[in-house]
Amino acid sequence: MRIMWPVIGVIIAAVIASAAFFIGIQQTGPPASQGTTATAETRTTAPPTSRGVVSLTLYLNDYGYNASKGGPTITAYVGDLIRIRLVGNGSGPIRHDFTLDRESPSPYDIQSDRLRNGEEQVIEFVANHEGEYKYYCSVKPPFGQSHRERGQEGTIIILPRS
Ligand SMILES: [Cu+2]
Repeated sequence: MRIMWPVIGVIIAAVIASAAFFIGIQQTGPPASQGTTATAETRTTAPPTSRGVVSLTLYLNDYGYNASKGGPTITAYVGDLIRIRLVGNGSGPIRHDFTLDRESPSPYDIQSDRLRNGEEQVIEFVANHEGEYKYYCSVKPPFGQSHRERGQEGTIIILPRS
């Protein structure tokens, strides 16, 4: 039995040493939980990368959009793509357009072609600027009222993306 004591002592020492080594690894290891939490927070607060598409058709009538006066209210969120199919629908040679520019007034600079009856154009732009603006027809005859003065305008509302 005397011979066994040193052996037992070595075994005990080995167990203590390995236990201490294991605990040491745990204490000095990388803060895995903190790193994981930071990554999750980054994902949660990242801005949305997807954008919506607002698509509509406007008939360019005398002297309104889809109406004889005024036009539909277009609503979108910041970042949305706005796609408008314009269909010339004026009487005789009268042309109309879709304008959203500094005279709206607005920070946009959108100007379609002036379309005669039967002509079509698709315009696209990104709703980069939040706010409520007027779109209108920029045609001004050499005499008489402009088309906008005759009521050819509508409202576009760009809402903040929450
Ligand atoms: Cu017009």
